[in-house]
Amino acid sequence: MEFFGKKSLTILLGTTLSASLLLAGCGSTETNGKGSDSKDEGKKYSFRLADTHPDNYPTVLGDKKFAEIVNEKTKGRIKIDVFPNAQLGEEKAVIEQVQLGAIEFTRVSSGPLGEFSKPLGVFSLPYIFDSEEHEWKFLESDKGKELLASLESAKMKGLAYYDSGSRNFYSKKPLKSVDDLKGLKVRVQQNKINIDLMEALGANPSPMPYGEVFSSLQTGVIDGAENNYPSYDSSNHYQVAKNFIEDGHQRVPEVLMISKTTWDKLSDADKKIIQEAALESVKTQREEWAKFEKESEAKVKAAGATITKVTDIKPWQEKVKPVIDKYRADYKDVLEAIDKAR
Ligand code: BDP
Repeated sequence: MEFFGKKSLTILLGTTLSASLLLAGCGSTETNGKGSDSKDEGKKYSFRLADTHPDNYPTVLGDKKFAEIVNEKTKGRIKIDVFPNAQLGEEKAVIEQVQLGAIEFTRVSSGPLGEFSKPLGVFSLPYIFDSEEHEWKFLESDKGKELLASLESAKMKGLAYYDSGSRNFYSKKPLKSVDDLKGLKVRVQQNKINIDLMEALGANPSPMPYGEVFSSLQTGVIDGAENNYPSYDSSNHYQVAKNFIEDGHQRVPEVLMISKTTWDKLSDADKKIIQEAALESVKTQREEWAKFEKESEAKVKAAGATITKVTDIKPWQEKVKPVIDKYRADYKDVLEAIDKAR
């Protein structure tokens, strides 16, 4: 397989030919000795990890750190190739592939994941976290871990959370207060809570894959979208939707995960290595995140984006109250745990 450059491999993977079959041929079925699976040496694997973001983005740097640790700890026996830039597809499609075991690993937002595993939907509820500290205190709590574990019933195994800061609205039209969202067509992540959220804010929700947002803004199919500073920057959305309002309506963590099908095939020792490597990579991801977030904010400002800071969040919280009320019963335990982590 080595004779395929990364570029040609990507092209190959873009065809209908199943990449897993290809990769199985080059590694994942390999055993040592006479087909025996000696515990010392273990099996050789070649896996893929999909991410929607570009190469230097903090999540991709986290993915790569994870792959590097696994590679080191297995002395090259388990190889994980990171495919950034949505090369393997948009998040919803990738999640489906991971459920099937056709793509082994991915890093996705818990936004779309909420449609596959309901407990994760809680992160799309507005203004439930006060700060990054509050969010991480919850993510690292037993309840936070339980939410990751809930992915197993959807044929996936959550390995770690990554940071994603807070999400804010931006539009081609001026955004100075919550009332300015009225009547705007706003792209949201593909998750039904987001539809309720936008309706409560008086806007028209338009769920679509991340990769379609730039051209939809450019052609006027939508008026605005919402995201954190790093995504607003790296997706170039700031070039076409210059009005950004820092309301911080959601903190939607990223999730690094493996297909349950792949996980179940691994030896206990390999499972341990993979789980530990994922948790170890969080440090790198969070450091890169903190840096990138500041740089992105400075970059979009210098490029002429108009940033409005919300000084009084109460009118926003008032408007979205019906959304919380609608989902309160579904997420009772977890909302209580989030309150406790405050
Ligand atoms: C970004 C997440 C990315 C999502 C994207 C979105 O990092 O995984 O795909 O938002 O809005 O913040 O879809």
